[in-house]
Amino acid sequence: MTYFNNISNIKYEGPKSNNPLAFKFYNPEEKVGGKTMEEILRFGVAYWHTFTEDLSDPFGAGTAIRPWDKYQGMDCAKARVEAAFEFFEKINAPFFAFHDVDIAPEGDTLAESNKNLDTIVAMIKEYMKDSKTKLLWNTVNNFSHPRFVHGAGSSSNADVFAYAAAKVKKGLEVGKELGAENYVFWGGREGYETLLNTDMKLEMDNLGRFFHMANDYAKEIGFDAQFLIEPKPKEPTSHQYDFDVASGYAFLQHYGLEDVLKFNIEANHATLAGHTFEHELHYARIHNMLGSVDANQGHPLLGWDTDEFPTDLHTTVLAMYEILKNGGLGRGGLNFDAKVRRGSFTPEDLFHAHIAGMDSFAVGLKVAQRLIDDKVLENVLEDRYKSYKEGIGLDIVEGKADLHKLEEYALGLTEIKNESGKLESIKAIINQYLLTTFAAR
Ligand code: XLS
Ligand code: NI
Ligand code: NI
Repeated sequence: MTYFNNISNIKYEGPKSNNPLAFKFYNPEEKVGGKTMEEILRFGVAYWHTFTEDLSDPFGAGTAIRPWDKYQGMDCAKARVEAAFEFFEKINAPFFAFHDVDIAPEGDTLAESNKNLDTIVAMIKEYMKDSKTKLLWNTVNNFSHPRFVHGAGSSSNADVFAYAAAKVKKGLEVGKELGAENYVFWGGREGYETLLNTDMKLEMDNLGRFFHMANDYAKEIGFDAQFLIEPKPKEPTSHQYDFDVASGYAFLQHYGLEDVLKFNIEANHATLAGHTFEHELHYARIHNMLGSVDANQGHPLLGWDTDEFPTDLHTTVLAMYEILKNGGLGRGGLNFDAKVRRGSFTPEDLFHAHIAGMDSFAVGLKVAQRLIDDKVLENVLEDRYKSYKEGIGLDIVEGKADLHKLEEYALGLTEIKNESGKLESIKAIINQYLLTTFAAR
């Protein structure tokens, strides 16, 4: 059975094409800096937003029209697998990602849920044999069901901790079975509403224990995926424990987990935290903690996780700059944790949205590579920090200065001269690179 009958495989047609069902900039075979776009960008399709999401919002029912809507329960889950692999092939996706409950309905008991999962995982495994699409990561949804009202690994209820742990155990087995490159832990409801009823210390200690148990079990079964945590500052709880990369890194270090997990950085979570996307990528990169990316964008006027498909080219340039400076994403990728808008309810919109996102990151990649080739930002930094290359600055960075020495030096200064940071000039150069990279050259 096929589901997207009026759509054929999406091909690269170049910037002049006006075919909405073609890539204008994403040319998977094209080499950028020695590797193909496909190898660098490692795009992933998010199962939940593309095959499970119905586009409901707090004010209204779902609007999505999906060819598998006519099925229920396990039949619907099976139809979604068929549709998913058809979609992966047509959009030419190297990867996908899912939560347990995206692919198989929860049963009345944990055992029944696991059985449903086994059936669908076996089916996915069969489809993967004939598909180039691999599993970028899987995770378990430990936040939607009412049992997780007070959290999962940070729940006030030990029975919930146990249940959440059992779901993760199964998730790790599923990841191993399907050869997942990574395994993700998004904090879900791991946070709190108010300190009036919260033992923060116990909850955070328990979360630390939770990750160690997961790591122990992954080792036990020989599942060698990269573990990732996905910071988010708020929503659904008002204080999520892994607010951003900086606080997440402090948490990992405190609990001895810095070698166990890296970060999965989501653009919209960065902006919710009051940071730019590139800030979060950069913070992770300079600490060697950048693992993978949830590629989306927030709405500039809305303060919540709107999970829009990424189309802002200035942002994709700066994101790809960080990723290239990181030497790529290793086993990670660019997972479109993004959903079509409620008004974009047709099956075709799923293709348009992915094409828009893939093209936007392809543009970002090419522009970022040019910026790197021409050492544009490297030269800016080189010049701006030159005072640390010699004299007293060199003594400071080499650890040869103390307050005595610095006082002596400062007393001898007759004038302190600062230089312009040239921000407007730098922004104009980035615009120039953006506009000229695809102009006829
Ligand atoms: C929600 C998160 C979620 C994770 C996976 O805001 O982004 O989708 O990526 O659980
Ligand atoms: Ni995400
Ligand atoms: Ni999110």
